[in-house]
Amino acid sequence: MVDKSYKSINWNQINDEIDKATWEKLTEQFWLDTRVPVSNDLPDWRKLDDKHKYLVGHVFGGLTLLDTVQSQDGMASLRRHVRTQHETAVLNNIQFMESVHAKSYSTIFSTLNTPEEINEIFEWSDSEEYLQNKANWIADIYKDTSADPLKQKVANVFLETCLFYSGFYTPLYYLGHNQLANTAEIIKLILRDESVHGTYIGYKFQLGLKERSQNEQDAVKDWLYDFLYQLYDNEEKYTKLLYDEVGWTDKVLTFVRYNANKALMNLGMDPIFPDTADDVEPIVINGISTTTSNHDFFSQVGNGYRLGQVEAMNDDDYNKWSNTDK
Ligand code: MN3
Ligand code: MN3
Repeated sequence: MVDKSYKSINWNQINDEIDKATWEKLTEQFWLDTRVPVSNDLPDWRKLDDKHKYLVGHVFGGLTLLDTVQSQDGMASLRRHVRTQHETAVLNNIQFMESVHAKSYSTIFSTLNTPEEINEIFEWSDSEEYLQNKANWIADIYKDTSADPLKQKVANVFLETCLFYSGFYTPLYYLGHNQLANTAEIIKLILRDESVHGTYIGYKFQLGLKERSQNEQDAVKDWLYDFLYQLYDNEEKYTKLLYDEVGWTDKVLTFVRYNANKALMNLGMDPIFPDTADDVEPIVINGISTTTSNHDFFSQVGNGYRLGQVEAMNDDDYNKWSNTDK
């Protein structure tokens, strides 16, 4: 007998059913950017004026940076503090999909933008102050090996369920107007993933929080609300920068606050903003209800591609999970 043994992952012995259910859901809804025919959007793209083309390009530049953070540092940070070996496997799946997300924007750029435009977008996203703020504030928590693992989960859920949405607004808006439909389908596939990611990591956060003393729980809560206000304050500036030119800033910020509340719900926390789904631009809220989306567009893609019959998490799933007593 060795005095130290490396433990094999055993999928026939599941400690937490949520790990297995999440693995199955994520693998069923696997997709690749290269299967979506973005070039079919070129006729719509050519009709946009320069202001709106600039918006679309830079929105995707921002999203590329955030998905880069997730794929390079986010999951690596969460993997340091797992409760089960199956959680590690789920996080491995998520990490790969974050790389697919980050790459998918490049697929969009390479179809819609010139090489000069693409260079300008990347220079912008690697230097823009408010975008860099959010990426670095989140990544600093991920990279700090002495940080409270609960704070790393909070940072993850705030990024995934809130900070992406100032960017997602644009493709969802065009989807609602029957423009850039294939680009928007990529975003819907990403949203469907994020919906599962945010719920799962929020659930793991809640399990960890329950094990802390009341004082420690209060300290984590105080910290997370402060951090959310800091992020939202920065998000206002980022949103103005992108959207003032086209006049959408107020509507985008309503959408951001609505999603900030969703992020808090994923963490089992009370919402802080008054905004509800009824306040969000109806065209955009329709686009986000991925539960009702059909995937007819895959028929454009050819025979080889079969998408599993899966739906995004909805509020009922969320309630079911958060009531699961482990
Ligand atoms: Mn992502
Ligand atoms: Mn994600």
